[in-house]
Amino acid sequence: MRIRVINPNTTASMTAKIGAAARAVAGPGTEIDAVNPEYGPVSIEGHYDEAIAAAAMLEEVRKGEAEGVDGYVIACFGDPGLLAAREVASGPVLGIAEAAMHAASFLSTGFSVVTTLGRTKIIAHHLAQAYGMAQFCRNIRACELEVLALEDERSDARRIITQECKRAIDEDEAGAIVLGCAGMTDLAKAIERELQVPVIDGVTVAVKFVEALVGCGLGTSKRGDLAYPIPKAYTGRR
Ligand code: 5HY
Repeated sequence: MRIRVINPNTTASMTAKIGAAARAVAGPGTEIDAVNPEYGPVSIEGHYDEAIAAAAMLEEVRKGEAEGVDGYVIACFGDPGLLAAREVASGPVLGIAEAAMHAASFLSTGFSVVTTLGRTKIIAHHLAQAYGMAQFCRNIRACELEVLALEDERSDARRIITQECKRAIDEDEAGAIVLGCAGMTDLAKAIERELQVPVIDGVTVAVKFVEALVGCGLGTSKRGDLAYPIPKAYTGRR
């Protein structure tokens, strides 16, 4: 099977990191296609960035459909354009926030999200509510790190994130941690070893969930609101 993992921001180093993490867990019969759009924000840090990135991400899903891609992961913690992507795709489409929150609810009775900037916390809060995960979500914490600090070797990102995860365990009584940025995908296992609780990276769990759904021969419903988009003219930029 072929799974397209889409980094909706346009930072190639993050796309490469996400692709490496996805390939590390993919099964022997799974080909991982890690891509990012040609246009859009270098990092997604709020509603405006998400809106621009979602449209660009959808182009990657449309291209995937023409190429016979079996399933998709939207590798951005805001799950931008998730339902729109499900309209376009025939196979499963998972966002990393939805996947990570559900995984955390299988492994603990309460999790905390640790994300980058405080201004994006409301996005995770809205998603937890939309996904029925509010009852499991103990807290949403921000490290006040810019997303691209995760791509900077000189930044202290790993220590700062680990400290916030420890505060979540101690203060929120979180049984598990959800990492609130695709760019944190390479930190999960090290933090888990240090803190001895499940630290869930949405990229890898989303890949395995998509694999499972495709493996069961399941795809996105094409009835009702997730039916393919109504054919129409799109003027100007598509
Ligand atoms: C992400 N932004 O996963 C989100 C995380 C965030 O560019 N990739 C981004 O901090 O909102």
